Amino acid sequence: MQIVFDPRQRAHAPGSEFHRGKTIPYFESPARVDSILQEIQRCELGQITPPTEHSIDILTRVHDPDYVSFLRTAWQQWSAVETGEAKPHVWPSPSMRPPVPSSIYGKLGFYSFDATCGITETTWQSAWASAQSAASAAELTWENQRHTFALCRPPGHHAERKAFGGYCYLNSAAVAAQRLLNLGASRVAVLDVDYHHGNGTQEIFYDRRDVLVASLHADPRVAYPYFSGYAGETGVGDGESANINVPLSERCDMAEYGENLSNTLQRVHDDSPDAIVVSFGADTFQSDPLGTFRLTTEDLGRIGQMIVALNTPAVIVLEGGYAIEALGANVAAFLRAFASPK
Ligand code: SP5
Ligand code: ZN
Repeated sequence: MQIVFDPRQRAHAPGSEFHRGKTIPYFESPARVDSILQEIQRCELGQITPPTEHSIDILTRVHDPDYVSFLRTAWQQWSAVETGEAKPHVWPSPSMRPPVPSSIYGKLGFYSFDATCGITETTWQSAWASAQSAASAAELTWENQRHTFALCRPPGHHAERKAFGGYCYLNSAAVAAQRLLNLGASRVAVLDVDYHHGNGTQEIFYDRRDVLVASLHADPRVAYPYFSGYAGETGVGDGESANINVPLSERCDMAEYGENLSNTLQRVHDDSPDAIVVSFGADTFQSDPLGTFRLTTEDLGRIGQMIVALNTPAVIVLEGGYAIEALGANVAAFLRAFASPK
């Protein structure tokens, strides 16, 4: 299978994150891609190619143009007045209806929903390269009617139309889905199998019926992102019934996962998408430092096989997965199911 990756995606490397009241080393590190690239090469899973150059327009159907301009210039605005990583520390409450503040401190809170991830000098170039990898993978999938892997990093599924958070700045899965539509697909499904709910993808497509969004994830009552991912969130307006959330138990194993995935795949199948985007996170793995599920490397392979059985061209977009030593093997196990010609 073709694999799309841009070396510029390695550059983004915040030193720390705010986690449960403490400052700890950043989990979402460039070492993640090294582990994956090494295993892809060792297993000869496919050829790795860089994305083609895109115009910024590929972002603006899924992100607010002012948010994109903010991200592109945030480091410049921050470094003019501060040293260290740019991080938000104040947010509007749900009852406030503010205009965009002109202060960089205000803007950081206006355009984010958590304090886990900062913005550094290289954040924009990596996030933009990551989004372009997803766009190129979507183009390859559509042209060849074959599965393609976008080795996205930083990840994207937590990024909303105009908010970063959860290590995510630009929503690569949403960019890929929108590319498929622009290339001629009439319906696309995004299937999110990261441990965490893909709140950003849900929010971006919540009122649209051309993109079905389905996510299996740890129950938000007990897991990040806490405020999104409940089963009752089914879409609004034209998008009513085009959003599916499947919250799973904290100690979910393959028996529980497999049954819920099977039901979800049936609903995706019933929607007859022309292509699917898979937001794939390996943080469902049993020893992931951010997860609590009990899936094994072999289970991730089974999940891949179940998705392949949809028999629909897929763009696989990397999201989370933080057990670095096992990450390459986990991603390879999942991808192997897609690697043989469709
Ligand atoms: C793309 C992605 O996977 N983003 C995840 C962001 C999660 N950030 C906060 C996680 C806090 C949960 N810490 C759990 C520790 C359990 N040992
Ligand atoms: Zn995750």
